[in-house]
Amino acid sequence: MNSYKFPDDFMWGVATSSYQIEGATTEAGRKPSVWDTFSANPGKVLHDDTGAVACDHYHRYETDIKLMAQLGVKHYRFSIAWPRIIPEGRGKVNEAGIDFYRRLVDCLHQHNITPHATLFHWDSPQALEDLYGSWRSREMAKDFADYVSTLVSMLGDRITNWMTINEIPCFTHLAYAVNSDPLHAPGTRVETQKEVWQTSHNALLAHGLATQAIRAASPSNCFISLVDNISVTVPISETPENIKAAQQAFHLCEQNGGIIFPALTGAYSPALLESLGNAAPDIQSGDLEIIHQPIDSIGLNIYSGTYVQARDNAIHPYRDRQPGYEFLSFPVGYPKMYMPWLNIIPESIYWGIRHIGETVGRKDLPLFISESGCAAQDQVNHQDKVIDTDRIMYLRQYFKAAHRAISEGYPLKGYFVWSFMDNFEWSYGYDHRFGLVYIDYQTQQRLPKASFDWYRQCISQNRVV
Ligand code: GCO
Repeated sequence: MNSYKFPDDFMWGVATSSYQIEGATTEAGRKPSVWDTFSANPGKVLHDDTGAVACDHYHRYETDIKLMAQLGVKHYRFSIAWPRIIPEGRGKVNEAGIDFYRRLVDCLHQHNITPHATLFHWDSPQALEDLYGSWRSREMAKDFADYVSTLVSMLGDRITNWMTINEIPCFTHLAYAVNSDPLHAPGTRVETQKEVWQTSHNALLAHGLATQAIRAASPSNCFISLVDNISVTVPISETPENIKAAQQAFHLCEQNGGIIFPALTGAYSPALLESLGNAAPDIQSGDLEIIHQPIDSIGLNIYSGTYVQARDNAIHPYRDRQPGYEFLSFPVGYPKMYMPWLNIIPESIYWGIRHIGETVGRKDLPLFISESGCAAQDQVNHQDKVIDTDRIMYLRQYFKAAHRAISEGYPLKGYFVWSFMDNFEWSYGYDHRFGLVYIDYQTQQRLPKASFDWYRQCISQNRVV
């Protein structure tokens, strides 16, 4: 009965993001984000879906929060849309935008749910794209910090858990590309790989400046995290050789060596910089100090990983040398969820956490799983139910891996399931459902799935059921 028990203060939560759920994109002074523009461009998003209506959460947040209360979560991670707060990206503040988030947060508090606000989940103001090319410019980091400062001074009486930026690689390395059309907004083609690396460097600066801005503007003691989607290297078996191989390989994945290392240690991984050569970003003096601000925890978004094994004579896939390990490709029949990239690797939770402690060397830093979950081909059956046993299977295994990390002493403090409800899955539109709650997009009806009931039982018993 007591198997897989979690610590008493473990934080169970759910996560969403503004553009994926809110809709109401032209209401109450909001101006377009790069995702409005990108998704309105035919052929960019599956079925040409856009976030114009999404889950209509902007109007239905009270219903949604009541459902969260029924689920029993005490923690909700959502994001704030910059173009609602400062519609032109810089300058005039839109009171109506602030007011929406005040109402949302007050409603959460009424239901005893703690808000965890992400300040940027990819919906940057289109006006800044038009003005200077968004993340291609260092100006973006300054404008972001100004927006954050305004927001925290106005909402800091109600919110004390802040997450600066969500998944830097996704709105930089997936949004700017050389010789191909990027999958994510703004979808800009650039001339060189160095320009791509400059966008993520500018985003790291934005994280650092925002962290300083939050500390300066918050009226009370607050908690700040960065949210990142590290590449998790998982040893094929846990022999000392394979573990060492997974650690070496972890360094050299670009989004690890080039993002989590500078953010958490103040230096890009030297091996990665060497391999980038001319493609490495320009780093001005003082940048790394700004980027490496003290933060209170790290949020990891973990869905999958890559298996690695030791092999003396392996050739590194990108470099002509023998690194002592190899990345393993997935066999054709490897089990996956309903997403091309979503191979099922429960141990990626455990290894992601362990790599932050051992490989990055930040054993001291509390961690959250700030997103984890899966897409499934959910169907409403003839009894009006969605019986998503596949999602339950997935989450059950991932929770067990989180439990293992805690039982070995890693400071994992909470777990936010992605996602509370089905939503706009970026370039996959509405086709790939990640929710615990099913959304009927014709009627906007909410239907809790079987995984919702299962998660409710986990939360109420504080263990994996
Ligand atoms: C991300 C984002 C989410 C996604 C989720 C499923 O990780 O890409 O943070 O917005 O919807 O991860 O792909």
